[in-house]
Amino acid sequence: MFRKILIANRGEIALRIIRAAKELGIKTVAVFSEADKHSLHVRFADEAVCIGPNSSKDSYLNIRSILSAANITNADAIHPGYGFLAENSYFAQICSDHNITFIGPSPEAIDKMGDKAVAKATMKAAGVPVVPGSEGVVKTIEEARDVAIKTTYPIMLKAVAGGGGKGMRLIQNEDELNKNFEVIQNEAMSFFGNGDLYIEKLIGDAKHIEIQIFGDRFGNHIHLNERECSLQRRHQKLIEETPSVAVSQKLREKMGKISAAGAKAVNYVGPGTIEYLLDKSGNFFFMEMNTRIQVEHPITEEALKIDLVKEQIRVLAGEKLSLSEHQPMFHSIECRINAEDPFNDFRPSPGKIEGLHCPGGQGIRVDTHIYQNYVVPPYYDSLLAKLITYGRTRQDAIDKMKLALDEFVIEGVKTTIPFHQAMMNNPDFVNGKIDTKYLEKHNWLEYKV
Ligand code: MV4
Repeated sequence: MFRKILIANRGEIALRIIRAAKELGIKTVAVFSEADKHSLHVRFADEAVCIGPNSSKDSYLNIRSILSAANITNADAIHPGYGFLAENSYFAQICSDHNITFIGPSPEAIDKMGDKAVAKATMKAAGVPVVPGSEGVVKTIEEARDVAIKTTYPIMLKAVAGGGGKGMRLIQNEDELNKNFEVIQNEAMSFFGNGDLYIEKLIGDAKHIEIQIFGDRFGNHIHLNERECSLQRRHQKLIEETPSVAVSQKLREKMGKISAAGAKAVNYVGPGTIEYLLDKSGNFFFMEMNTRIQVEHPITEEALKIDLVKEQIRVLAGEKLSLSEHQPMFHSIECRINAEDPFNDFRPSPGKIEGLHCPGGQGIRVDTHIYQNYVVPPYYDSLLAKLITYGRTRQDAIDKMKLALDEFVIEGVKTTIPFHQAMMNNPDFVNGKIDTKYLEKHNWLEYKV
């Protein structure tokens, strides 16, 4: 087992990882930017090292600083959390070059899934259904026109270096393709340093369903059911839940089996997520694979009563997978509480937490790094807390969420709590009638409480 883990992250996920390490008897090292010197991850870790000024680029993304911190503290592993360096294959490689275990998959697996065209081809070869479209990259406008006609409009033009909603465009007809192909190539080139594009048929009115997978170093690959993540705004997830009302036990087993095979195809080690679009007829199509622990991992933990982060650490230390596949025991929902003003186009609202009361009781979990008088810095993402509830049924989890939201008091900054209260009161949400375009088409204020 590791002796000491450096956590190359901040906020709630840094605390989450420190807790898992403590339970396993492993020492922890926090790293922090100047803006984060009063953060809880700094206080709760055994040691803490300042790695640079406020800007992420100079601190949480500063590979030299982080490796120096690992070196001087004698850390034998680095946990990247999510975001920042979590899906940076160069960082994963550099860690291994310095005899430090990167708590994540191999650099090769990260690279394969980072190039969206390679990821798609790899998954297709493993038997995962993919969206019809081009076979790999489309280099010229002539080729694009041919593929688009065969695929049939409307199509999506996607950058191989994109992902998470970045670098993709809807194209309705050949005229739009002619006008935009080179523009989008150039945009992708300047944005990602790679102008390669591929074509997919548009899958409309779809749900975003992802499957949690887990692998170990002994060739075992399992799935841990789905998460429904359709409620998003500008590609930022707001509410997630498991199981999904749109997934039958039969479909769950099918998607799960296929996803575990996809994970095996890249010798995936640790927790990962395969994202799909699920259309109205129950067809599902591979979108992307996330090679990290995700923000929404707690709903899987609460539905199955497992600990994904402890398992991740054990498996990356070379132990065999101890989890097994089983149906959800509970229904679990997560609301992301952000420091944003939902009445003002979700504008960021950093500042001092003047007052705080967190909800509690049976069926309620709060993952947060905030405390009374904590100052939310403006430099990083706006996640303040993840409010997770669980219960025997979906309705139980919703009822519990309503109570927990009412009890949650955060003063001093604007939060997304009123948005979540409205959603829990919205018949479309309660009846599971949410697709990825829901918030573009509906005004959430209609069901404000
Ligand atoms: C699509 C799509 C429709 N058809 N691909 C958005 C994020 C990235 N993972 C891929 N995305 C999409 N790809 C085809 N062929 C619609 C989306 C999409 C979306 C997907 C999941 C959740 C929210 C979304 C919001 C807008 C578009």
